[in-house]
Amino acid sequence: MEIAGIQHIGADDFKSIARSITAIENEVQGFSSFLESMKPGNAAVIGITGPPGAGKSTLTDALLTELVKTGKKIAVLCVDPSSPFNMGAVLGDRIRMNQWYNHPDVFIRSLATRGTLGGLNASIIEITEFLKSAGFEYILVETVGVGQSEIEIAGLADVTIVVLVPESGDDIQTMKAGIMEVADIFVVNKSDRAGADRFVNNLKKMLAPAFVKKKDNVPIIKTVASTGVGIPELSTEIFQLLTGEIKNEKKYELIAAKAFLLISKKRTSDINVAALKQEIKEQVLNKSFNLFRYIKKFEKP
Ligand SMILES: Nc1nc2c(ncn2[C@@H]2O[C@H](COP(=O)(O)OP(=O)(O)OP(=O)(O)O)[C@@H](O)[C@H]2O)c(=O)[nH]1
Ligand SMILES: [Mg+2]
Repeated sequence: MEIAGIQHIGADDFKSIARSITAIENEVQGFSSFLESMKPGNAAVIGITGPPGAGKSTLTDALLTELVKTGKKIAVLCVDPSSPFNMGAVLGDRIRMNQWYNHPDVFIRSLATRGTLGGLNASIIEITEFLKSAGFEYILVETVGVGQSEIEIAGLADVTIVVLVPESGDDIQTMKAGIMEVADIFVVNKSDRAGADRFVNNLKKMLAPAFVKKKDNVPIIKTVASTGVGIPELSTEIFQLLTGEIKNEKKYELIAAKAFLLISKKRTSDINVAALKQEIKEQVLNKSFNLFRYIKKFEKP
């Protein structure tokens, strides 16, 4: 099926996928009914966030080395926080992820942020759902952690990685508690620099249960993304989280959070996320769930 440039295709046809993403971004005629017709996919979404320049793209590049070993199809979305006129970041990512642009299993796409500053717009939800439906099995989403975006990425990703550097001490002091709570894994990148161990210790203190509500101990992994140090440990941690509890209860919370974002894009009213989650859970278990069909009933008459 093809609707004004968007089509149902497999994860091999990168050209059509790129074209479809552009069509979704531009909300072409018929894109809503296309989204409503998508089959569910089964991808793990890995969110990578952190302050500007922390090494998120370099880390993504290094992680790909581990992920491609699985032989699965991988999509990378770089959400460019800068203005659409600042091509610097996009070009930089092209250079950093250079070796992957021609890899048959790796699809890379930069998306400009529109709407809220630093926040993620709804089209990123639509695009990740599309990539899932196309059959990608890992979807990596890189966003710069400014303002709300790190909180929103957590609503999108099965595993959220917060990347910090030894100099992030001041950042952490000013970061809202929110970011500490969304992290499933902390990466202290650029640990080849002075002060890495001291920073890790401070971070541990800040993550003590007295300060941060979180069920488990959040792992902290030291990396040097530019040389690959710590990357195997990081990927082991990711795989472990992906096979754990996330696949169960958190899954429904994530879908409810996405539904909430999409509904609030359509209208503002008091919507109860817990009730959404319950209803979604029932539908998912009945195998009748499609996110975009589901939120239709919340549309303004
Ligand atoms: N010393 C050192 N430098 C690193 C490391 N990882 C990345 N860098 C360098 O840090 C700079 C920024 O890296 P990026 O990967 O572009 O960082 P980013 O977080 O994606 O940056 P934005 O997307 O612009 O926010 C580059 O010059 C990298 O080569 C590391 O582990 N050690
Ligand atoms: Mg980057």
